[in-house]
This record gives sequence, C-alpha cells and structure tokens, in this order.
Amino acid sequence: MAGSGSGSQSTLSTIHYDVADTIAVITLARPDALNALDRTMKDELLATIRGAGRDRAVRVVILTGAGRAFSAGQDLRETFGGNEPTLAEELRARYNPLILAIRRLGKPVIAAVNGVAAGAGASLAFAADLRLASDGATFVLAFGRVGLVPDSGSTWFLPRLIGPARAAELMFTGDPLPADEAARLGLVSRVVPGESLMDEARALAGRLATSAPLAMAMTKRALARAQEVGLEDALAYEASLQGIAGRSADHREGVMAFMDKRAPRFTGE
Ligand code: T3D
Repeated sequence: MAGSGSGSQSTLSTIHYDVADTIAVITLARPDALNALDRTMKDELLATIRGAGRDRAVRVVILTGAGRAFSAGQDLRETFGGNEPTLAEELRARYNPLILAIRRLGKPVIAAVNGVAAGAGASLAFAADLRLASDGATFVLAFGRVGLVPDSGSTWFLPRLIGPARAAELMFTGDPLPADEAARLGLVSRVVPGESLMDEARALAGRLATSAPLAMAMTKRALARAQEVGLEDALAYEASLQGIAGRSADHREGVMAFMDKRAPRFTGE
C-alpha cells in the first residue's frame, strides 16, 4: 500500500503501486476492461494517491495504465441509483475527491498516457500536471456518446489546456484526439514511441525529483491559484509563497551549491 517508502511495490485488486528512487508509479490495472473505473478502482486510486502524498520518500508521481489503454473512463457495467449511488452522488463521493487529490498533491503528477484515455479516464490525465503520450494514445471525450455531460473536471481543465473552442468541439463530437494533435495543441508535452513511454516518464520524473520539493509543491499551488484569480492576487500569492521558500533550507542549499559550482542536495526542508 502507499506509504511504504522507497524501493517498495504493492498490488491492490485494481491498482499497482511501485516506488523506486523517489518516483512512485501508480498503474490502473484492469486491462481486460481497458482500466475502466469501477468503485473499487476509484477507492483504491484515491487511497493510493493520498498515501503517495504522505510518503516522504516519494517526490514525483507517475500515473499510467496497464495494457493497451490508459483508462476507458467510468465502468459502463456498473449500475447507478436504487441501492447504488446516483451518478451525481458518485461524482461527489468518488470522482471529485479523486480529481482534487491529484490537484492538491504537493508533488508533481505526470500522466504517462499509454493508450486511449476516455471519459473520466481523460479527466484523470487532464488533472495531472504534465502529460506524456505514447504514439498510439488518444483522448476521447466520450461522455456525450453515452448521453452524459463531461465531468470529473474536464469542463474546467480542457478549455484551459487547449482553448474553449477546441474543447467544445471535442466534447460535442466525441471525436478522438490523437496524440500528435494533442501535442500540437499543448495538451501533452511530448509524444514518444509506446515502448519507451515509461522510460521517458521516469527520466522526466527523475529530473523533477532533483528539484527542491517544497518549492515545487508551492509552484504547483501558485499555478493553480493563478488560474482562478486576477494579477494582483496572483502577485500577492507569489510573494507570500516566496516568503516561505526564502526561509527554507533548500533555498540556502541551492545558493550554496551555485556558489560551490556543484549540484544541490535538496531535502524538502
Ligand atoms: O458519476 C458519474 O457521472 C459517472 C462518470 C462518468 C464519466 C465517464 O467516464 S462517461 C464515459 C464512459 N466511457 C465511455 O463511454 C467509453 C466506452 N468505451 C469506448 O468507447 C471504447 O471501448 C474505447 C474507445 C475506449 C476503446 O475502443 P476499442 O475498440 O479499442 O475497445 P473495445 O473493444 O470497445 O473495448 C475492449 C473491452 O473493454 C470490451 O470488453 P470485452 O467485449 O472485450 O469483454 C469493452 O466492453 C471494455 N470496455 C471499454 N470501455 C469500457 C469497457 N468496459 C466497461 N466500461 C467501459 N467504459
């Protein structure tokens, strides 16, 4: 389970969790159903993300899927209403906390999108800080195809990531967005051959893992806040965070390392 420190692995029924060299890899693991999100997976994923947040041995999180898909979104075989939660209750109880957990995780999250990311599966990728895609990946805003409204934050994230007109087109049509077009729109940082996706994701995560953890966590908060406030508030928030960063041991270490012409050794203090 998450929280077990570096060099550890664990397997829940739908999630694999693997920590090595300060990088946690969370793998959605229902490959026969294209990693469709059932209630167990949503609960296990939330617990795992929160565990990675608490684990001081983890500096960067990679989220990916087992098999040929990232995630096909909500498991369409699950039932809603009656004795089960309604769709709205499911969003409030499971999906929304999941999206907020990714956004509030004080560590960078990289989505390594290894195949199709549909519906809420696409929303999970949008909630990550960075996205790398395999050349076979596609994003499908599949909600409308099954008579639903885009949810799990996709109406908030996608217009901000690629602009409102393209977001509306993808949501209205449900047309797949291939990886190369996603890269052109800035939705994914890079497209790489499928077989090298995880190596590339780990290499990127490794670079982020050498950065100052506290500064990175606060950078994530500042970027999120800047999406929601005007310039004056953003400037004020930057100043308050810089006050904290400026008092950190990592700032002192960064300046000393610069003077000594050596690589810094950040501790997150
Ligand atoms: O509370 C709430 O509001 C609920 C939240 C809802 C948010 C949502 O996510 S709504 C959108 C739900 N997702 C979809 O509508 C996508 C459905 N899947 C597809 O459109 C296609 O499967 C894909 C485009 C993702 C991939 O197509 P393809 O041709 O590569 O694969 P396939 O043959 O369709 O699927 C392979 C298997 O996965 C198949 O099972 P089988 O026949 O081999 O036993 C298929 O049924 C299964 N599968 C795919 N998607 C889902 C799924 N099983 C359950 N739920 C799925 N979403």
